Amino acid sequence: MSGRILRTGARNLRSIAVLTAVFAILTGVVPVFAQDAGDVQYTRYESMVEMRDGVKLFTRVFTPVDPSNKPAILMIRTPYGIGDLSPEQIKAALADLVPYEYIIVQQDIRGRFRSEGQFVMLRQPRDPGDGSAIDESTDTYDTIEWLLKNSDSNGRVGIAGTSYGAWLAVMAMLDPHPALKAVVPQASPADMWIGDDFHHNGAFRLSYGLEYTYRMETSNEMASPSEIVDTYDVYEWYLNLGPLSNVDKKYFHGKYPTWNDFRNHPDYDAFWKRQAFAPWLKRVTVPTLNVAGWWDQEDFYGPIKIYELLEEHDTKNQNFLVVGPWNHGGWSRRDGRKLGPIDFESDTSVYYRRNVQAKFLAHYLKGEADPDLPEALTFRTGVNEWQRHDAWPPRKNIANRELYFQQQRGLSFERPQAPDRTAYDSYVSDPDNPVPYRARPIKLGPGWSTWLVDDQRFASHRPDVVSWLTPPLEEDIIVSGQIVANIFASTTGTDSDWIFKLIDVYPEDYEADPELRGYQLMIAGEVFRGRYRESFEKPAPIPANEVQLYRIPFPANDHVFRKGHRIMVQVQSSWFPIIDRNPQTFVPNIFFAEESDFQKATQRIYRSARSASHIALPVEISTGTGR
Ligand code: PG9
Repeated sequence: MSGRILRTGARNLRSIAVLTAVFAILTGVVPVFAQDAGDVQYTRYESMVEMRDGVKLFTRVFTPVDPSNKPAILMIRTPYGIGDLSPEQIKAALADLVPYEYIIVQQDIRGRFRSEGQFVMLRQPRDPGDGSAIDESTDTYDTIEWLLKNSDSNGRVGIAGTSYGAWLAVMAMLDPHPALKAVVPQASPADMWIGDDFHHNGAFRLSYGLEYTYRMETSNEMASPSEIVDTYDVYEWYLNLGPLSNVDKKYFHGKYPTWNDFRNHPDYDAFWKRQAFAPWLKRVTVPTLNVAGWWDQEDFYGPIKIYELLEEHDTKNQNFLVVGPWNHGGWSRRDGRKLGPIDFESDTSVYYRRNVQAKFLAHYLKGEADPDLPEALTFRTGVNEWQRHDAWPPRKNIANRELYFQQQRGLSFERPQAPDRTAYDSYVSDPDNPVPYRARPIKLGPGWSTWLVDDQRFASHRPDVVSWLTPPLEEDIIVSGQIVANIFASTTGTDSDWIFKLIDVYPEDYEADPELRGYQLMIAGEVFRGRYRESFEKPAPIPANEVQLYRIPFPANDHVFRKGHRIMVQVQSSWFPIIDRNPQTFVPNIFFAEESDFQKATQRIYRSARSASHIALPVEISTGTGR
C-alpha cells in the first residue's frame, strides 16, 4: 500500500463558528469544529450517512468558509481509515487543490473503521438486474445524493483516489450519479489476476497477497503482518513456510475470505473476470484522468488498462492518461524529483499536482480554463522530459524492432542464425533456493516502495539468472509504447515461471552521479506462469524438454536508452517471495502442492534461427532527442 495522504493526525480544535452551527441546523449533523486554515477557512463535521440498505457510512466534510463562489464537492473514499484530520492537515494534504475552494469529503467505506456493514475486498459490481443490490457504486451514489441535499455546493462532484481509493473512484463511474463530473483514479487496479496486486499472468504475488490479506481481514482497522511474519529477513520466513497450504494450516485456518479466494480460484475463472474492469467499462460516463507511475510496485497494469478500456468508447475526448516517474502514490508525495537514487531533474510530482490534476479538476468542477491536456502525457525517462502524445500507445514514427538474445551473452538487433541444437543458454532453477526479488535482507516495509529501481547487479551474477547485454549504444534508442518479451524456452520440469527484466545499464564513466556507474536500472520486469501459456482459464502441463514460446507483455514504457549506455535482458525462473515458488512439477492447484512436488529443473533459453528469443521494442524513429 502507498503512504496515503489522508491519515490520522492530532486534533487542533478551535471554537465552532456561527456558520458551522447554521450548517448543523440545515443538515442535522453535529459540527466537530471550525479552524482557521490560512487563506481558506474550513468548518469540519462528521456524519453517519445512510445508504439505501440502511447501512451508515462514517463521513467527514470540510466546508470552506465564505468561499468566493459556490464550491464544488471533492470526495475521497478509502478502506484505510480517514483518521482524524484537522482543517490544517487537510489543507496541507491537498495543498494544490485547496485554493480552488472545494467542499472536501472523506469517507470510510462499508465495513471499514467507523462505517457499518460488511467489508468485501474489491466488492464485485452488483447484478444490474437486482434493484436491491448494493456495491461501491451505489454507496458513492447515495453519498453524493446526501451531500447535494446537505451542503451548499455548485452541484458538481469529483472523486480522486490512489490505488484502492482509485478503484473506488472507477467504481463510481460505472453507474454514476448525474452530479459526478470528474474522476481522477491514480493507480487503480483493473485486474487482480492478470497484472495488479495479487497476481501477474497467473503467478501469485505471495508476500503482497498474504500481508495485505492479514492487514485488511484480521481486523476492520489495519493489522500488522509483523504479528506473524516475524523474521528480520522475510525471505527466510516465506522459505520456511514451505508449500502454500501451510498458510491455512499454520496461520489463517480458512478464516480470511481473500486468502480463500486465492486458494479456491487459482486460474482465471469467472470470479476474477467479474471482479476485473473489462466487462464493465463499456462507456465513458465522466471525464477521467488516469494516472500511473513507471515504477509502481503495486498497480501499473491497472491504470493503463482502464485508460485503454475507456479509450475504445471515448467519443467526446474525456479520457486522459498521465504517466510519471513514480512509485505507488509517488505523485502525491513530496516533489517527485528522485526515486531511489534516480534523479529526474525536475519536480515531477509537483508539476503533476499543480498543472495537471488541479487544473483538470478545476476545469470540470469549477468551470475554470481548459487545462489543454494531450491524450497522453508521459514523463520520458532517460532524457527526463514530459512528452505530449496524441495517442497511447503512440502510433506515429514508431517501428517495431526486435532485440535478439545472442551467443556469448550478447544482445543485438540481428536475427541469430544458429540451429536449436547448440544455441541456448541454460540454468538450474531450484525452488529450495529461489532468486530473491530484491537484495537480502528483505525487510517488512522498508525497501518495498523503491524495489523496482534497485540496482539489479545483486541478481545478475547468480547462476540461475542469465543476462544478455548490448555493446555501449552508438545512439539514443527511444522506446515508447508496449514492449513484449518473446522467450523460447524449455524446461526439464512440467511447469515453470519465466521472468524477464529489461535493464538500462549506466556507463562506467557516468559523470552525473559516480554512484550510478554501472548501475542496472530495471525499465520493465514481468513474470509469466508457464502452465497458462495456452490458456489463462485452463492450465496445462508444459511438455518437458520441448521448446515453447512465452509471450510476456509489459504494460507501457517511455524511456530513452542513452548513447553510451547498454541494454541488458535478464531471465530467471523465480522472484521470491513477491512471487510464490512454482513447484516446477505440474499440479492442478499450486495452493495444494506438496513439499515433494517442488523439484529442481534445468531451463534452456533459446537464441537460434528458429527459436529466436527477443524483446520486441516500439522504437521511435524519426526524431532524435537532440542531445
Ligand atoms: N495496492 C493496494 C490495493 C488496492 C486494491 C486492492 C488491494 C490492494 C493499495 O495501495 O490500496
